[in-house]
Amino acid sequence: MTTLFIYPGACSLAAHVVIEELDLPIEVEQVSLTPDSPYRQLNPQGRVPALRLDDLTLLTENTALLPYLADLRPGTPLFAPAGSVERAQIQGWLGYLATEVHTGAFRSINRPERFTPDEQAYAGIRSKGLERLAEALKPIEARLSGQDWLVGNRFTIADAHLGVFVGWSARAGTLLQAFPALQAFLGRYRAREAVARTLAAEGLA
Ligand SMILES: N[C@@H](CCC(=O)N[C@@H](CS)C(=O)NCC(=O)O)C(=O)O
Repeated sequence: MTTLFIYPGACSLAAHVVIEELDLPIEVEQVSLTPDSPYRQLNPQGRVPALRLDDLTLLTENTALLPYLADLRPGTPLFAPAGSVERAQIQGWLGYLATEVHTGAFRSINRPERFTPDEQAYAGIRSKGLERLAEALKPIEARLSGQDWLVGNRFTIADAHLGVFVGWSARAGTLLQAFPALQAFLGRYRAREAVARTLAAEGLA
């Protein structure tokens, strides 16, 4: 059976949401992300999400997994046909979220130890990460001012991915107060039945 490996509330939430949205017959398994976790035997990077296919091939990276999952339901409104402009736009947002928002901002906020051995420097790295996050959210706020979802006025895999980072941003102090369109987006995201089911399944309801 195909299995998605997740950690509650991590960026694997996006793939879990897509599985729920599309009612895909995929098992979801929670793993530990500690350095000594047995999960590292399956995935030496020790990161989630990862999708283990029936033939034991392991797929990683949200930018690959989310399109792969959507393509299991050809024609789904969560994605767009090969060669279409909308498909490129959706993939553009997936890339932006993975690089500018996740790695470019949240990694400094959540994992300052990856940038310096000096614990005294953590607060400065976190604070720079918050600045970078605010910058990275601006184009998304602009995009969502006047439309509900990122592409094509319908919920797509780009929105499934975005929901993770807006949720994290809501916990980053008062930052989201400056982003009313993103706050409204988070309300719409959490109001989706599939998202609510996913959050409940991850123990986050
Ligand atoms: N670029 C990867 C990032 C995956 C990633 O960093 N996942 C985090 C959870 S949000 C993780 O597993 N962290 C554990 C670690 O880095 O040790 C993707 O988008 O799939």
